[in-house]
Order: sequence, then structure tokens, then C-alpha cells
Amino acid sequence: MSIHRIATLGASITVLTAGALTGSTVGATGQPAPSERAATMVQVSIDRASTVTMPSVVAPGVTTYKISTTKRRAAFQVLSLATGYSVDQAMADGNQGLEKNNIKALKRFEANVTLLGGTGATRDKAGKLVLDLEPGTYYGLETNRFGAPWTPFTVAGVDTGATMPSGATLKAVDSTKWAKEPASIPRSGWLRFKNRADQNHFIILAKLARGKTIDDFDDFIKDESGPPPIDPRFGLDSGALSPGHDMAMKYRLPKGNYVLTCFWPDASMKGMPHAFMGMYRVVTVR
Ligand SMILES: [Cu+2]
Repeated sequence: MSIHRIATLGASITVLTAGALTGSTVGATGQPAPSERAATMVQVSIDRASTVTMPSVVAPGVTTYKISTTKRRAAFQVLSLATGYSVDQAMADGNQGLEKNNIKALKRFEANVTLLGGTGATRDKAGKLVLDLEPGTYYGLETNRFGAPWTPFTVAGVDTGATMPSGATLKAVDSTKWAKEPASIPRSGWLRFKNRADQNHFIILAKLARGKTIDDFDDFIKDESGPPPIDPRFGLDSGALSPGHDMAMKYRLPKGNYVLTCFWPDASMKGMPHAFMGMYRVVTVR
């Protein structure tokens, strides 16, 4: 959604995810987790032009998407559209609403697009995403480059029978809040994201710079000036997720304190990113 380009954090937030995106494919024991073996693995590749290539049919249920790219870094997103709302309309409203802060377009986009999650990948490291999709028509797209083609795929056939991998779960609640728990997450594994709020959200985990605290981030948000108190080398972001949906992504981060936040624009607040409405808290990577 190129949310990464939104708002005053500017370049620092844009680059903060350039580092460690995804972890290895094996668990601590060196063996794949049972859920990983059971899930159907879908290969997704994203080329230099941000074109997504993936199977045209995917099994319903819990499926793992392995995302490889020849771009330095790519962001894969899955979504579906309301009946009668075309890809062209969605792309136009997304461009106007998310890039140009046109609130009417943003509202139309949010009313007609179900965001089902996503994750990043770099040239060096594939991304891994787990989704639980019902039969239907979906689109896979690369969101770092606006206007890149959307690749349709159908979810149909026999359910995989797999379950979502276990892991630390970050949950959005109420309207624009993060659940207080967990206070800390492991350095690697599966990160689950549940949206139990009534708005679209995505995860940004940004490492606080040495000596900085969440209070410094608080000051930064309130002043909307100066460099953000984050270390741009380390971070993680997810694709966007609509209310009621779940996803999981593989990750690996150095230990330390991180800001958990979201920059989805709030249509009821003239497009203000959720971070500026107080949607942030500290998360310790232990
Ligand atoms: Cu949000």
C-alpha cells in the first residue's frame, strides 16, 4: 500500500525495514515445525518490475507462501475485492487514498478491499507468510512500487488441513490500539498478527536507537520533528490486515527494545496515520 511513504517519519521509516526481514526456515531443533510440513508451500516470485508470479490456484485453508525476489527488497500483499469493485477502481482509489490522502477514495478503498496480510522479502532472503484463505478470488501484489500489476489467483479445492504456526502474537484491538501483551517476543520464529480492531492495520517494529526509550518516540511523534529515535538498520513490517483476519510471518531480529506501531491512515481523522493517534508501544525482543 506504500504506507511506508506516508507522513512525516519520511525516509527513516522507509528504510527501517531494509535489514532483517525474515528468519530461517527451520526451528530451534533444526527440524521444520510440524505445521510447516503440513501446510502447502506456495512459491511466489517478484521480479525487478514488481510483477508477482505465483500459482493461479491455491488450496483453501492454512498455506505458507515463500516469497523470493530479485529486487533488493519487496513487499508482498494479498487482498480480495468486493463484488463489482474492479482492480482498476481499487488501484485508482488506493493511489488517491493512500498516496495522495484523498479521503473519499480512501473510504471507498477500505469499504471494498479486504486486506489479508503480507510480508517482505529481500534479494538475499526469502520471506515466509502464512495465511488461512477461504475459497474465492484474490490478488497478490508488490506494494513497494505503486502501480505494479496485481496478480489474480483462485483459492479452490481441498482444504490443506494445516493449522497456523505457533508463535508470539501481536494483536490490534479496539480501534487503534495494540494489545498490552506480550511485552516481549523471541528473537526469531513465527510472528503472528491478529487484527481484532475495527480498522485496517499493519505492523511496524522499529528498533529504538541506543539509549533511546519509548518516551523519546513519544516526544518525536508529538513534536513531529527531528530524526526518529530509531535504528534504521533493524526492523520488520507486515502487510496490511483487515479486521477479523490473522496472518503469520517468519522473522529474525536482534535483541533490544522496539517500537510497535502502525501507519495506516485513519479516514475518520483526515488520513492521519495511526501512529499519530497513539498507536504505539514498546516491545522487547529477548
Ligand atoms: Cu493501524
